[in-house]
Amino acid sequence: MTEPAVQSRTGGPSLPQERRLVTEIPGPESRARLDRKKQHVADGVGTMLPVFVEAAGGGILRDVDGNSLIDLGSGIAVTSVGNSAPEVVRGVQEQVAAFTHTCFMITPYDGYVDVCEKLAELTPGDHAKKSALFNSGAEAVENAVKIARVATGRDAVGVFEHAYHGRTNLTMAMTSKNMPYKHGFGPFAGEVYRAPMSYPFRDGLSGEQAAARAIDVLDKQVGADNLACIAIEPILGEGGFVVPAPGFLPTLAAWAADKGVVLIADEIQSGFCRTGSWFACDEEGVVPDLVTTAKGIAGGLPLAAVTGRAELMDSVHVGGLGGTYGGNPVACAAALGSIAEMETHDLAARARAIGGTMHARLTALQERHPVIGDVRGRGAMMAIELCAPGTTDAEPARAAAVAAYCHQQGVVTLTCGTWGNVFRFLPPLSIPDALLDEGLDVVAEAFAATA
Ligand code: PLZ
Repeated sequence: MTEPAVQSRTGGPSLPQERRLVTEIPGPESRARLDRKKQHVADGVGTMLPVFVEAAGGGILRDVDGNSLIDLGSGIAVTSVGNSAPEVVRGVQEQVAAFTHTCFMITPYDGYVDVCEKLAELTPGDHAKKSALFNSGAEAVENAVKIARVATGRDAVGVFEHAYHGRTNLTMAMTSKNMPYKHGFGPFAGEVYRAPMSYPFRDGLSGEQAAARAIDVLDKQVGADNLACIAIEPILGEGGFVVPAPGFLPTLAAWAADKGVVLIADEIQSGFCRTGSWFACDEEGVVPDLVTTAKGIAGGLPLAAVTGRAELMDSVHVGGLGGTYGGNPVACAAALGSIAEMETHDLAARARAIGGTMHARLTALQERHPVIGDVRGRGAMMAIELCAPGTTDAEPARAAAVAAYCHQQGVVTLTCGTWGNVFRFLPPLSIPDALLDEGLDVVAEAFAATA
């Protein structure tokens, strides 16, 4: 049963905050649209939960059949302020009515500079900073590497096992996992070298030990003098929400600073209040030379940035950084609205509260289900890794079964990890407590039902 058209277009926080299933998932309207998708959209573009959405807000996605689903994914850590958050909608509406595009490289406008000023204020460290804006996370990572290469006059790029940095040619090379991101798409960009990551559940090493292992690879197999940069996600995203052991990031950062290697923190998934601080690096006292951001920065509109030490950013010749749409005025207005929502509602504190709830619920679940080998994450970026009890042998089939059960019950959950056996939680920070609890109830049911 679909509701009247006018009402059905009302999303945002006014959307009733309740899970309500009126058809099977996907329902008949979604299935009809899936046939059209099959006809017109390339098969390479997959969908995980094939319901077509018509409205979203708070912690709810409503589909074209009138089902209301609990959102524990935020469109992969993007709608942290919630879908159609009031300040995002207001900023976008005003901007879209004033002008939609000039190209900042042709004639500039305030919104772009305002976002760069905010980034200087919010990113780790109190040194002089500048930014450049782009469209996607991958584009930001590519540009961070370009800047590091020009600044150092070196070529090599150090990355880590289980890393995800994007789907463009250089960022595919920087990404660890073959399927589905890289398979058949080579040859990849050269001069990218992979070091072992700290993965406490699997390696049992302290942060210092894991850093020594990584530094040994970078130093002996690449050579610090050849390294322009090392790029690292302070908490792995697609690679499995792995939180490196304490001390790993600070030790690497100190080594990079000593060797003149630019430290790039890829905070595209972990940034903008997701982990309970503005940036995950804040919690380790690590101050990267360059930070890449995207996703949560703009409440759902495409925007990305590289922010870093002013002298590094300025090492690139005039005209060396840019793009037709980078820092589009509507996306910048969305970012300013999104940041305003985070500041006004102290969404970092909200992420910590959500993290407290999720951690308690997930550790309780682990006691009942030994297939949950590890509970980890920080703030509203939490995950459980599923393994044969007492081992680190991945159980991706169980993760898929649990996810499928949740989807049938109207809870949007995502998996990740190199072995596909990590079940991750990225609720919008606007989710009401009752919905979060109900979503986690369904996850618990899913474990019982698939045991
Ligand atoms: N760096 C840390 O998490 C994007 C990718 C989903 P783009 N992660 C979600 C998929 O299957 O494509 C991401 C990230 C980190 C870079 C990126 C890339 O950001 O905006 O997708 O290009």
